[in-house]
Amino acid sequence: MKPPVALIDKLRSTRRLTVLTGAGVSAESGVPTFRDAQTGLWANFKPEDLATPRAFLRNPKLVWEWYAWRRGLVATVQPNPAHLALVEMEKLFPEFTLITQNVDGLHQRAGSRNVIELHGNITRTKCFQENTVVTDWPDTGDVPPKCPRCGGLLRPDVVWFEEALPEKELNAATHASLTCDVFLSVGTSSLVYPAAGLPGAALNAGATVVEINPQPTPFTDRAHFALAGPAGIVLPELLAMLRATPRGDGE
Ligand code: BV8
Repeated sequence: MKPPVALIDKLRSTRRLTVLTGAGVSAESGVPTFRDAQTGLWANFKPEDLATPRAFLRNPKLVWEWYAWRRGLVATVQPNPAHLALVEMEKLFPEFTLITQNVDGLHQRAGSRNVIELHGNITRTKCFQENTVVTDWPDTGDVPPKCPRCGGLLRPDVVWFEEALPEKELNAATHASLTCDVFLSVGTSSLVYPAAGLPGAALNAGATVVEINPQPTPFTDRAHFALAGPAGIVLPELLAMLRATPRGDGE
């Protein structure tokens, strides 16, 4: 659906834009989302079977191999028009913050500069014991591989369920949500906290909140604007309309 003119007018006079993205932004790159019934990453497993510390300790090989499969998939895909539109939108606003729940690194590969990764990055590996990033390790054939420093199990550097989000990133994301003029929530089911609390926090702090998602979410009814469409179509349309109308504050 075409973004309404009222939204373009609001964005023309917006200084601070904060964007939160979820798996839906990477869907058009071919990265399965978590909840799509058939193709969803969790179609055959429940999140707690794969994305928790207990699941990893219960079956480290299964969990490591699930992430290795996802890493392999992410390495073969490209950023899509949604990622690229966000790179261009960053240049149109005096203050622009991109917060992502995605762990695929596609925003950075598209050219987005300061990306707040709330849930880590699947291309980074860390030691389960020491909780420090490990960049290389001897190929001993172990699955998962062992930490070259302490011999502990290596794991993906992502935030699992029941794990705390990185404090610096969560604080920065919260600040950007509480101080923005417009908050854009794109491609997320708004189900997983604390990330899912950010749009509501922005709304309560007085921001205009926009949701872009082909499906309704628990937040849709609270959004000022709900654009029902794929991010790879709606975001480029929004960008084109913004470019066609000069900013209202003379910048
Ligand atoms: C925490 C990284 C506390 C890993 C992810 C009981 C015990 C403990 C905690 C809890 C509990 N009950 C609830 C909780 C909190 C829990 C939670 O919220 N659970 C939910 C299930 C209720 N949260 C946590 O555990 C968090 N930590 O609370 O810690 C704490 C504090 C101090 C000390 C210790 C502990 C950690 C949550 C992070 C989990 N990690 N990912 C990995 O990737 O494997 S979550 C993962 O799912 C994503 O990162 C994302 O955050 C989340 C939701 O996914 P989405 O991105 O929204 O994707 P989804 O598939 O759901 O939806 C896709 C959407 O896109 C859909 O709406 C679809 O319509 C749309 N779409 C599709 N195509 C398109 C599109 N949109 C646009 N364009 C398209 N083309």
